[in-house]
Amino acid sequence: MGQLAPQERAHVGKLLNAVKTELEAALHARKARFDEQALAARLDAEWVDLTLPAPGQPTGSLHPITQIQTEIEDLFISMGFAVLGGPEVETEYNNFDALNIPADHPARDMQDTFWLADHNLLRTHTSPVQVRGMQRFGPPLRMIAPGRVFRNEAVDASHEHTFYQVEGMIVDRVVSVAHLIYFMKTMLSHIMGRDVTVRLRPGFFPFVEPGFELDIQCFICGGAGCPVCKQSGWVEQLGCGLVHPNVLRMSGIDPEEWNGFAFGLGLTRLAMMRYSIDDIRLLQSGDLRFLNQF
Ligand code: 2U9
Repeated sequence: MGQLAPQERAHVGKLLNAVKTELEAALHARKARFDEQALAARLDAEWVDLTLPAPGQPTGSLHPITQIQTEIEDLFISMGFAVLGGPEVETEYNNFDALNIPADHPARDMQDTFWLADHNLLRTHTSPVQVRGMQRFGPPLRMIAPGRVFRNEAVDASHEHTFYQVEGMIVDRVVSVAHLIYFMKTMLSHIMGRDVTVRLRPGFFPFVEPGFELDIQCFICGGAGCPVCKQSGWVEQLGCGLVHPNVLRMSGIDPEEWNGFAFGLGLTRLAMMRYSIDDIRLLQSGDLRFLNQF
């Protein structure tokens, strides 16, 4: 501008201003187009149909052990049994002595558990719940005791320090092995969803006499022998027997007047069999990839 003749300055100044205004307008217009295009792309990509139902909270499901436990509870309730619970921290007396397992008995080694500083312990079975039931209600009675139990185990795919079982018993004036077989067959047929054939073998448990191991005939081979039943035709299910007179007597029941049967089975093992779970540790892992399958 300084080199222009004075009479030309006004004219050139005006011209430059006009060019500047035009450039700025073009720049703004293009920028607005870019913004518009970016917004259109986002609206396209992030479009939400507000008329769809809301996704809501994901619903949980019952743990496989809880499912089986509930089925067994409902069946026994329908047959007039009470479902009892009790403490997981028990006295040595209720867990062992009252069940005919004195301090020097080898069964104490097989049921090594977690001892507390005050000489109480984590129960190794739900039997103490039934000891409490006998003492509290007296005969005649029908009860089951499902729940969590503990053992001092070296943990691997088939051993856990914490597992679940259900035990049950009837105490009445005349209870025989025939009654025991009837209730065990009814329970196992209900759990398996089909009629089962059972057999008894002698088995030792300090709290029953006689004691039995109860097997069912293998479904896979119909008893002919296969890998599931290890070629025997039978699959072991539970332990049972007639309640030992010492056990009745220790809970204040006269064994001359009353007798009963009792049984115990592992809910954890049943759940593993039903759902083909090959590692016991999965059941308490809290792993959602496992739990979401039930
Ligand atoms: C009282 C009297 C008798 C309960 C019984 C078994 C046999 C038995 C095991 C099966 C697998 C426990 O989960 S497991 O390890 N139990 O074999 N339980 S008779 O007898 C009783 C219980 C309480 C007062």
